[in-house]
Amino acid sequence: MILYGSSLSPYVRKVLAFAHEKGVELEVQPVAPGDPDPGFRAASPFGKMPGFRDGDYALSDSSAIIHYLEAKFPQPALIPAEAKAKGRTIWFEEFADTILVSCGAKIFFNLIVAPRFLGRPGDPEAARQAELNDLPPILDYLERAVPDGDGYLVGDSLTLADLAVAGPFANFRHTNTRVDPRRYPRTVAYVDRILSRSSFAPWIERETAFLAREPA
Ligand SMILES: N[C@@H](CCC(=O)N[C@@H](CS)C(=O)NCC(=O)O)C(=O)O
Repeated sequence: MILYGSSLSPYVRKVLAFAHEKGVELEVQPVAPGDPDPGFRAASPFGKMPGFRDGDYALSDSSAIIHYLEAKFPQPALIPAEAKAKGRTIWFEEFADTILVSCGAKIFFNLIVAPRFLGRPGDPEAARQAELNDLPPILDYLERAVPDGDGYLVGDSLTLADLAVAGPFANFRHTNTRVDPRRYPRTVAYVDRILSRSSFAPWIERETAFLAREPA
């Protein structure tokens, strides 16, 4: 199975982590958004990453890909079957994909993507405003929502909720966006714990090395 994209995208990183937690191997074909690669465009008609291919079956959108993988490889279950737990899991994924990633994208795009990959200046003020205005209510919410100790967001085992919520924090690391451990101790400890799993850590290490090589 092929996943088109780059793990620098929180959507791609989420699918990679999800597949790893299931023991499913994905071959990553690196493409940038809008890449003309025919395999990618057949999988992702609007040129967004991730795209995905399993034989002659192609799909785009991280959530669609994840639901496909969950149905095809049911064990270990990462999306609970019980109604309330399933609803909460999908809420956390949607919260991450829309509210959290929207904030992170304003920072990551303007500090990294535009200047390094698009060859044009970003808007550091827009990034600063996102950090000042958008991020605190998100972190305030998470500080109430995340579990203490070694727990998980939904139920007593890892689910898609944990992968979706923790993953975008790797982009905050790449932009040196500080999450204050005195103000958000539970969130910082929780995110560090999830991102240190083997489904995330090697990807984040590679991203960090790649960004260190790329000229600013
Ligand atoms: N809802 C989609 C969002 C995918 C998405 O927006 N990916 C970004 C990269 S982080 C992209 O390809 N952006 C380029 C564009 O919007 O043209 C998903 O979950 O996969």
